[in-house]
Amino acid sequence: MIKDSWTFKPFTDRPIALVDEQGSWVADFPMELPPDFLRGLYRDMLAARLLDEKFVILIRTGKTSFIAPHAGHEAAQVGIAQALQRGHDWLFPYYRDMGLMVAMGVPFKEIFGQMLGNAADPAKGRQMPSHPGSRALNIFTVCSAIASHIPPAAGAAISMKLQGTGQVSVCTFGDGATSEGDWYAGINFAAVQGAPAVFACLNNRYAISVDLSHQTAAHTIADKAHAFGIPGYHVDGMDVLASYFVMREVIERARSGHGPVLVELEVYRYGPHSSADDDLRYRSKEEVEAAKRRDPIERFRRFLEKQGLWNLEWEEMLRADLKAQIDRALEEAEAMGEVPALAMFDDVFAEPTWNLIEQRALVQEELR
Ligand SMILES: Cc1ncc(C[n+]2csc(CCOP(=O)(O)OP(=O)(O)O)c2C)c(N)n1
Repeated sequence: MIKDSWTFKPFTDRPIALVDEQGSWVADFPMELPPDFLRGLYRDMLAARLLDEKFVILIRTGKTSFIAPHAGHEAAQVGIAQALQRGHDWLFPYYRDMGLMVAMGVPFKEIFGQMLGNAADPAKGRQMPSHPGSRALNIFTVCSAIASHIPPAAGAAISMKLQGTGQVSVCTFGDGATSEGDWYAGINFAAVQGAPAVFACLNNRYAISVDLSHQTAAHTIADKAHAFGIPGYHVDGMDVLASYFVMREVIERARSGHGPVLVELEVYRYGPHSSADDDLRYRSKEEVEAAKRRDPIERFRRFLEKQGLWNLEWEEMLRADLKAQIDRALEEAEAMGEVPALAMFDDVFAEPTWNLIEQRALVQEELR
């Protein structure tokens, strides 16, 4: 079915928001989402936040060596995850997408396995922490280079189109990534091919210490879509319903043959860029505090309360349950132990080459 009228308009001056700071629905169309679904959004955001808090403990106790805090990104991440067909569509995420992993259904145990780099990691601890992936859930493994996954996301979308699979390729990245050549080349290729791809920028206004004003002179990231001849949507990424509804529509748009779109979701990161960053050197405590007062979880809590879907008792039960799940998953992951050293020779190629076989034998000898 080809649809040519859509609810949301591209290139809006103000970010699209559907719920205001007080938790009131302010859109001009009915909300019509079932209570269980709405509560599920809240649950996923809370799970993502609690995971972020757990990661801080992992780094402080030396159990992991690197974290990329995602607190403040939850609404956008959960909105994106719920808008795509999980396990059918493909997701090309980046290193700050742990909340997205949770909402996609990646088990906590796998997430911790990757963070610990141990045997609970399906990828055998091959990469530094914060680089998850999931073959089972069609989640392309994170690569450190900030826009290197854009061309593969475009390529996957072109393949989906050629094979008529009805899938969509959804790709996330930060504002800093939008300055990369690969970013332009990848999106341009997808646009030229009319491929079912959605490129979603989680714009937190900083690329490590570099403010967005030093990244681009463009008014918005969404405006960059003009260069490709595709629509660019500007969204309040601290509003989970705006993130969800816009993503749902643009994914449907891409799926029904209208080609790629670019979505800019405005978020804020409460933590430092990573565990190797001192954010107070480039932004004030006051700025962070002010952003925390616009917290996406609190805003959605107010919304749920107004809908009669939230109370303190439920919140406490939910928190206790999520915390128990997280603690148990961490324990289970830790109990899996180390990845055998010789696994470093696995998976370079499907069949190891003669030199890998030789090197493996040398290391095996050393380990005896
Ligand atoms: C190609 C490349 N250049 C530089 C880096 C170093 N680097 C790591 S994260 C980062 C900033 C990315 O910022 P942004 O895309 O805004 O995402 P955020 O971390 O803010 O979520 C940079 C420059 C990298 N990983 N890859």
